[in-house]
Parts: sequence; structure tokens; C-alpha cells
Amino acid sequence: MKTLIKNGTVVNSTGTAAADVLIDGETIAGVLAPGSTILGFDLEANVDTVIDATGRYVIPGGIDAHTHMEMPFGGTFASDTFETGTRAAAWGGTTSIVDFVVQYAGENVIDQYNLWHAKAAGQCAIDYGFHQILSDVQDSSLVAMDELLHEGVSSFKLFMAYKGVFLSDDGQITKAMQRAASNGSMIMMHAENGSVIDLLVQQAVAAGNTSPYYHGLTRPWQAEEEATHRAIMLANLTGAPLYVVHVSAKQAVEQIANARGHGQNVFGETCPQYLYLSLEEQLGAPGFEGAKWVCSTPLRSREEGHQHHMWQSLRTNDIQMVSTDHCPFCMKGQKDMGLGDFSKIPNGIGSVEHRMDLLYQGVVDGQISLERWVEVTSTTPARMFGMYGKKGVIQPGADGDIVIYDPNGHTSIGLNKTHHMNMDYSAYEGFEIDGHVDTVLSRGKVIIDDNQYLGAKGDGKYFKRGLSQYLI
Ligand code: DUC
Ligand code: ZN
Ligand code: ZN
Repeated sequence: MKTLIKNGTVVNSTGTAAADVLIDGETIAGVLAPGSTILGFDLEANVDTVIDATGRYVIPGGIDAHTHMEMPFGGTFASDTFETGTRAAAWGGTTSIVDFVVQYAGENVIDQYNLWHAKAAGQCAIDYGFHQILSDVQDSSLVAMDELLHEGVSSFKLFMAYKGVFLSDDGQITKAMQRAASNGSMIMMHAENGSVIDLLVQQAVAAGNTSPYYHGLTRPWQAEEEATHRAIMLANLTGAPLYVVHVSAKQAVEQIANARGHGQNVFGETCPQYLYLSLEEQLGAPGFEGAKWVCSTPLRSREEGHQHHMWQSLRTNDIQMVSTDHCPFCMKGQKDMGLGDFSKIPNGIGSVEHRMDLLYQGVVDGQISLERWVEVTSTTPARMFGMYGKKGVIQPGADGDIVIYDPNGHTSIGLNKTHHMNMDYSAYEGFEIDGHVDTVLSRGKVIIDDNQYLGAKGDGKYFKRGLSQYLI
């Protein structure tokens, strides 16, 4: 099966050019000057399918390197399964996810890893990889870190918050970092000071301050900055590379930028919610509405300038990439467990479907360039997490994971409009996007076209990742 995407504007992180893309089977076979022939053969007459991309961008499929499909958390499960969540991702132009295998204290890491494979196998619409969460860092967990590298899991996430659930103490973190430093893997960190947050939460609830807004006030930027700094120091001590997930506070960005400025391998990810949503407007919505946006790290104050700083950091590369931390919960039966006590609201926002569109809006608004859009949503995730070459770029030999994006199209975000995630609300209800995901190919197969899903569950395969390209 050969497909030719002709007359489009191919956008890679390195540049933009008018080009035709030839896909042979699952793989890109050529990126050619428009109208090229091969050995005198008219390409168009010798392929099975021709897609005319006139007036549209042809970009590498999005890679969302931070999702939590069907994650057991907060007394319930994230509402998107691997099936529904990856299908929604495809609708939004994301062709790969990297999801997190969960290990709670006492559980065996390898058992959990096998369990996550059983959950995802045969379910996914797009390709998927795994990071491994470590909570208690048992001796067997350290051995598992080496074993998992051979399975294509080259990144391990630790939490400095959620005591009694995920939190690893500084000794446990140090142990895992020592192992990462020696085996070449990446440490990912949820950087918030859990003890401080737990105290502030207790005090707020005891004082009767129980609305969702207090979720934000009890997870202040100081708790994020302090933990980010501590993680950087432990990484410095051990020599481990550090990737800080869901950075929301400008002070945490400054810690990351400072460490990078001193030559340390420290990287930062932010998420669409920290670029668009705020403490005042969303978490502070009347009544229990704010529960829709309870996630951690929390939405920050627009007045304090976190959002503005985050866009700037994305442009200047103080922050390297954007993932969603997709962890959806429905209002009914899930978020409403926290009616009368914000601390019982399951933490998470779903946006796997909207990341590419929301970030494209940054191009429209003049915050980032077209190439930078591709870089932060696809190329850097591929490089950061050992997928580059196959993913994150349109070049011969890469997987045929391609999105045809119409800059003159329009996308209305909302529950009843474009929403395919398994959520009973949209965190971005009413957002209007200048741009539209027209066609999505996953390893050469058209899975979205003309507002129709043409794929099937099981199209997506496990992707064995290598080491990060940013490390030597
Ligand atoms: N934060 C969330 O909001 N949800 C999942 C886990 C996390 O760290
Ligand atoms: Zn986290
Ligand atoms: Zn997360």
C-alpha cells in the first residue's frame, strides 16, 4: 500500500518546505520536491492513494508523553480507557502516547508493568509506550529499572507529593536517581512538597474552606519551587538526568532554567492547562464548578503572571515540551466525591484530544513559531524519550505518523462539538480554535479523515523506546 500526500507544506521542527510525502506501507519512503517523479515514473500513477494537502500543513503526528489512561487514583479510575483515550488522541492529531505504569508501595514493579501491557494490548488506536512510576523504591525496583530498559521503558517517575499514595522520601528518590545515573535512564519528577501541602489542606478543611478554589491555595508555588529545587539538588548529587513534569509555577521554571544554565541535565514540561487556564477563572468558578479543573500541580494565578511566563519559557526553551497529563474524571460520580471537601476531588484534567489545537493557537497568537509548535508537541518528546527517527519527524525511514492540519479550518471545543474523550464535561468548553486536524495517518493508515474515525482498536502497537537523545 503506497500513499502520496501531495501539494502540502511539510513542517518539521527544523524547517518548512513545499513537498510531497511518499509513504510505503507503514514507513515514509520519501520527502520530495512537489511533482517529483522517481526514475521517470509519475508517482501519482504508481501509488494506491493520493491525498491532496493543498493549503495545509503536513506535520509529524503529535506525541503526548504524559497520559494516565484508566489510572487507579483518588479512589476511582481515570475515565478514559486505553481504547477511548487513544481514539480521542487520534481525533486531535496525536499519534503516540507514553502512559504511566503505576506501582503503589508494596507492589512489584515488573508485575505492574505486565499488568499495564495486559490493559493496553489490542485496545489502542495509536502507538503507545510506557514510563514506570516507582513509589517505594525497593531493592527489587532498582533491579527492575535495569530490566525495564531492555523492554523499552527508559524513564522512571517519582512523586514528592501524595503521602501514603505515591510519595517517595528523599532517600528513596536518591536511590532511584543513583540507578538512573548508572543505567542511562531518565528520572521524571512530580515536584511538589507533599508534607507542606498535606498540612495546608488539613488546616483549610478544618477552617471550613472546602471549595475547589482551596485546592489551588493549599498547593502554593512555594511548594512547587522548593520541591523542584530539591529534586535538582538530588539530581546534581547523583548525576541523574531530571525531567520535571507538569511545571506550572514561574519560580519552578526559573529553578530549571538556572540548573540548565549551570550545565545540568534538567528538563521541564508544561501542559495546556498552565498555558490557558487559571486559579481565578477556572478553580475559582462559582459553587462546585471549579472541581472540573482540580489537578496537580494546580492552576496558577493569572495575576501573578505564571501563564505569561510559561508561554515565554516555551518560546525561549526554558521549558522544552508540552504534554497533557491527561487524567480525566467525570463530574458525576467522580469529581463529585469531593462535594463539601476539595481534598477528596480526584486530581486530573483531560485534554489529550486538544493539545495540538491548543498549542497551534500559540502560533496564531504569535507566541511560538510554526516549527516550534511541531518541536514542543512532537519532535522534542520523541528525542526526550527515545523515539526519534521513527517518531517526531517527517523523513525517509520514519513511521508514517502524519497529521494534515488546515490553518484555515476551525475547531470548536466542547462536549457536544468535537469531544471524543470519555468525560461528561470539557475543561476547554467554548474555546474556539483557528485550525483543524483534517487527516491523521498512523503508520501509513488513514485513521481520521473528513471528521470520521476510520481506524480500529488494536491499530496502535507498543513502542519500545531507547535512551533520551539529550543525554550523553
Ligand atoms: N496530577 C494530576 O492532576 N493527576 C494525576 C496525577 C498527578 O500528578
Ligand atoms: Zn504528577
Ligand atoms: Zn501525571
